[in-house]
Amino acid sequence: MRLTDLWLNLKPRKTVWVALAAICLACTLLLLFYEYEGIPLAINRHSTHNQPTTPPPSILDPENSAATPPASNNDYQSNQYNPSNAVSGDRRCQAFSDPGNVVFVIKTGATEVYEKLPTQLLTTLGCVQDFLLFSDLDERIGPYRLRDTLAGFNETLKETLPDFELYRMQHEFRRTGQDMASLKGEKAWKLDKYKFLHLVEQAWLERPGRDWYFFIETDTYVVWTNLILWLQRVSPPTNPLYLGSVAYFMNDPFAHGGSGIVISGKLLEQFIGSEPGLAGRYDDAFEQNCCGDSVLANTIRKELDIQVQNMWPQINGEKPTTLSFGPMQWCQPVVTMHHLHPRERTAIFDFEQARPDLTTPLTFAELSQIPFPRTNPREIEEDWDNLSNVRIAFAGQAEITKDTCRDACLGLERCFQWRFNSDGECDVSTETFRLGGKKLPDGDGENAKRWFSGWNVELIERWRAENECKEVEWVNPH
Ligand SMILES: *[C@@H]1O[C@H](CO)[C@@H](O)[C@H](O)[C@H]1NC(C)=O
Ligand SMILES: CC(=O)N[C@H]1CO[C@H](CO)[C@@H](O)[C@@H]1O
Repeated sequence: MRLTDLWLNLKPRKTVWVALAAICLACTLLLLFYEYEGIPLAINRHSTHNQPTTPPPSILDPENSAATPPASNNDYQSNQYNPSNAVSGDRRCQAFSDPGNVVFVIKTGATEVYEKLPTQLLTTLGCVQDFLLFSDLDERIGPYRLRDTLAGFNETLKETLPDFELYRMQHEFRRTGQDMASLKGEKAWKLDKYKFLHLVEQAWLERPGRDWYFFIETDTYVVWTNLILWLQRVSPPTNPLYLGSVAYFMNDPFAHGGSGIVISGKLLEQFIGSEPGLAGRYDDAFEQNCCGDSVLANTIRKELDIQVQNMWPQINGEKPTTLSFGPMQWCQPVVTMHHLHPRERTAIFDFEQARPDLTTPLTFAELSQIPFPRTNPREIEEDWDNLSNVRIAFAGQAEITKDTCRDACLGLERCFQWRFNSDGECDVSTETFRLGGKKLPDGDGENAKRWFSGWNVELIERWRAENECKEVEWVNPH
């Protein structure tokens, strides 16, 4: 019998009411007592999760025994679990607390972690109770534990592949106390791709049996409200699902990693099974491929014959300044964005916190207020590329200036923005509006090439008013 049945079966008999009243009174008194005595009542929802069922793997590293304390019974020192990151003042978590059926997996690297992870922890992850941090070096930041995703990678390949030079250097840098941030760049990007399969395997093996596995990077932004609302609509997943924003390598589709990859537990159960092994069998597949996310897709296809399903634009690789707002991206909820600098991340976070109702989905339409605010909109910027993309040809005109370009745009029936450069080239956008960013002059002095951009703020405002979202358009996998 369920609780609700029990409740319904209760005949309103006097004795029952008296008994209930007595219980209520007793509970209230008990609460008051606990409050008074300062006994913590808050139950950490993950305190049960946080009891490792298997002993944590040893993180002892002979060359690093000073930096990494030996595993002990002290939870803080030894556990493979991060402390809950939920912040009580965060309005997003007041609207929706962590549903507990999603494993958040964040991929990073030792050269970027101090630059990018803190803001990720302070913003997107501010409502997440349970998450895993995967890097290319075993280390700790305060209470957070970062794992070396490549620890189990084929040793022969690790020693011989040129792309692993950074991996070897990071250990040397740590031994000699040098700043690993100075190693960031292309080498880190090349090493990163080798992590994808071990990442997925370890995430599943450490948190088997959850509904969803959500793989993001340190510069991915997640709109919490939208993620929760979306997953509520499709949970529990009964099928093996592999969802993301589709990109291609050699005509083969894959879910783009930076935009975030969502995989159902049902898929990983079949893909990984109950012990490590799958990832190691494909260690030699990465060198020839541009991208680790592509190898992941190929491997899922090969092993399970399952294709990625496209969730674009809900899962998105752009951010407020680079998004093309317009008919294609307007009434859908935006779940992820990519390439966010820490300050841009904070700006969206603040925007979210200031929304009147955080239980309603945040659409692209609403998000467009960040780059295109109603009050004080930008009309023109010098040394700016607005990413306009339709070239305007001026037949037989002597000199083309930025005013000619602006007037040409304003003279069109629908033109959202224009861009002019000092070579006399004029481009406009008639379908979408996009902010773009600073573009410094190319060259020195008089002869430097410069860019100017402007927006038809009146049209943007009118288009917005004419295209108010009456209903949120959730994206179906396609
Ligand atoms: C590691 O890779 C090498 C070269 O591809 C291969 O010969 C070897 O069997 C692999 N080792 C393991 C343990 O899989
Ligand atoms: C300066 C410049 O022209 N930048 C880019 C603006 O966007 C268009 C298309 O989106 C590109 O072709 C330009 O290179």
